[in-house]
Amino acid sequence: MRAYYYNDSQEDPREAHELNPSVPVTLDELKETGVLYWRLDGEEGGQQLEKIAEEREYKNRDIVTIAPGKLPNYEEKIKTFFEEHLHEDEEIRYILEGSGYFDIRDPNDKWIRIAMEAGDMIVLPAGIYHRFCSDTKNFIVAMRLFKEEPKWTAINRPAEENPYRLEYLKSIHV
Ligand code: KMT
Ligand code: NI
Repeated sequence: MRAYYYNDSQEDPREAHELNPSVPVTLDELKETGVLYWRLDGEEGGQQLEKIAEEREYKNRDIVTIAPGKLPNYEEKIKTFFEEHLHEDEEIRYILEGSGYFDIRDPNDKWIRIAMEAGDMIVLPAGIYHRFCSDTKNFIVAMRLFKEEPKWTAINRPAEENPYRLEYLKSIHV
């Protein structure tokens, strides 16, 4: 995983969009946005995953492949993933293969790009504005975990009065 501030150039979003010079974002800075991250490596990684799932009560999971020809309605789905949105539940992703970008808004409303690869696990808190984008390799396999039943609804920005949005802002002291 590598996180950095996103440059808003008009290039294809699948490009890295790193500023020049790069402005990296540390794990502590990510934590301040409410984002959680773990590196889960090898066999031990599987055990760590089960421990996190148990502690945080992630009872359900599935696996999704996001690649042309692997995901039904690929073009349409990838567009909705990249629309800025929030959820009323955590978005929990464990990357099994490939790589891709999760973009989140920092407390000043700037985009942070989180470049994820196999072995990376992330939790985006309920109410955070975010989006997902493949990188130029166009291939990622991810485990999606859920506390209960999947709540897929993406609420596109603006959602300023959404109670989960308001609660999120309180949690980061904005
Ligand atoms: C989402 O909710 O944005 C997705 O499931 C796509 C990212 S998972 C690699
Ligand atoms: Ni989402």
